[in-house]
Amino acid sequence: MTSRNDPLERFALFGAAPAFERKLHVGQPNLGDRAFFMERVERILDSRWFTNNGANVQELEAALAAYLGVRHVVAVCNATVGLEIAIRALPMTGEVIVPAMTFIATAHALQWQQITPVFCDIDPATHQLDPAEVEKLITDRTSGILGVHVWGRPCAIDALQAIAERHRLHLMFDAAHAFGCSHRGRMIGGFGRTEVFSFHATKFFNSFEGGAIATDDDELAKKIRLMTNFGFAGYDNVIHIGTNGKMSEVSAAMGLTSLRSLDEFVAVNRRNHHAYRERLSQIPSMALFAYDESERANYQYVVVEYSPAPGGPTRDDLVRALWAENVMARKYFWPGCHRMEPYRTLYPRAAARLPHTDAVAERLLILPTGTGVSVDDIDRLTGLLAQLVRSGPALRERIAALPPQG
Ligand code: T4K
Repeated sequence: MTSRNDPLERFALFGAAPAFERKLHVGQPNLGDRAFFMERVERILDSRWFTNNGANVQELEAALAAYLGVRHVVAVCNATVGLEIAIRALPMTGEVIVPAMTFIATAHALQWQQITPVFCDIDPATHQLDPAEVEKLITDRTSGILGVHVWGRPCAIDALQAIAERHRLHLMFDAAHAFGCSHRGRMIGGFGRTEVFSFHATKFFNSFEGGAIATDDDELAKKIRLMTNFGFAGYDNVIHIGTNGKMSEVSAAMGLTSLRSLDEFVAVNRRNHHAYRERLSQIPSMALFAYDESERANYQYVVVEYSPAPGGPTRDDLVRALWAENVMARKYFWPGCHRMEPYRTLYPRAAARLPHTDAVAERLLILPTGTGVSVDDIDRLTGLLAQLVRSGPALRERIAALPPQG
């Protein structure tokens, strides 16, 4: 029963109007200069050259290589296919050590080609692969380490590099989150044997769908380029196994459009991140995951670790209440790859060695940012969060009494 003076009735979950009229999404795309993009599209249509290493793809690859300071960039249709190609080009085989605290695509890119992803625990302070745990998992079947720069913060690159050298393993990185980020002043893209970026719509730098494989290794780049285009070395001349990983011209045009606005996108993300930091510091149970201000960062994920007070609303309660308010917060990367199929069934023992992954996955709350989110939105959103948390056990009990979500 609710009373007229029930303080919980100010929340949309219990009948009030949502705090936001439009939905605030995590990963709402950034838009660059629309006129620039449309002009490119007109040119693509006029030229009737839509894909297969067109002018926009070539221009994007050259611009990205210069920006990242690497010798080679191969644009691809998405990061998942980019990972599959890079993994196969090295080649990785047998077992590969990988975090479970990542998007499912990292694990799938291995399993898709019958390579066993050996899930490794993370350092709970950084959410990145714990090098000491990596070393414990190396066996005769291990061929490599696939690190992930989760949230765009570089993983323990130097330690992983040392382990890879000591054990003669391939080291590559899933840099899906890390475009525009640096490690020791050098851009992510040039570490390990190769790194793979995602330019999916939900990334701060997008090409609708897309990605890029970066490497300084000439031979590897040649192989990756062949594999991305069915193994064609020229008309009617296939010299290698390959797939179709090509980026289309329209995607490349969008990538070039995003590139022109890159600094603006980062500046908005940084502004938003700082606004969140200031406001969230007032909520005792919430800690904002920090970026290293001495490095270049894209600030594209607002990652909050929430440790509920005893009896207080859980992380899932907050997500449910926020969705009702049109704040579409996410629980990335809950429950961890090891708890999703087919991995849960294939590798049931993995969970036992991932205590930090499991604990962190229960605490994470990802909040919206990007050019569609203003500081005023952040003020209102964090004010709402503070009210929800302050509602304590009363909110927990009321949500527990609601029918389960469909
Ligand atoms: N490795 C890592 C570490 C990754 O995080 C990812 C992708 C990959 C590899 C693979 O990269 P790609 O093959 O995708 O290039 C989203 C993205 O689809 C995925 O690219 C991303 N990581 C992941 C972290 O987030 P979902 O399943 O959460 O997507 P979805 O459909 O729920 O969209 C997220 C939100 O964005 C929604 O709330 C709505 C909003 N949205 C989405 C789209 C597509 C928009 O507002 N506009 C849009 O156009 O995976």
